Amino acid sequence: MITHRSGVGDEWFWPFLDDLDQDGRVDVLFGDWSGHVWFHKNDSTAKSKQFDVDGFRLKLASGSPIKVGPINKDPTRDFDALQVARAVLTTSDCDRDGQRDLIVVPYQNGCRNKAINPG
Ligand SMILES: [Ca+2]
Ligand SMILES: [Ca+2]
Repeated sequence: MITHRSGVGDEWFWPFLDDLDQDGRVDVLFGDWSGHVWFHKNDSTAKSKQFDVDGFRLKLASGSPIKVGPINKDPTRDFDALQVARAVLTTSDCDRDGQRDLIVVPYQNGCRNKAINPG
């Protein structure tokens, strides 16, 4: 089971299915409560279903983890950090280079951040 607990507040989350690494198997992308995006690779074969349930946080080209929502806010004390930090995502080939791109925005906060082909 894939889980990323919020630790505080509710447990809303934003899973998204896409073959981001384009290996022919649909992976699980998970926008967590603190604004990060996790990649859970689908390693299934014809005989068994297998996902990387631990996953890893996707990073920007700079090497920093993708992070949307209020930066440097304490979600246990700052109301706006609690309300808008969830990462909502989708994928597309925005720049038409043949590779899937990831578009990430903080919930209810408009389109402020995006990462193109982070992997
Ligand atoms: Ca895949
Ligand atoms: Ca692309």
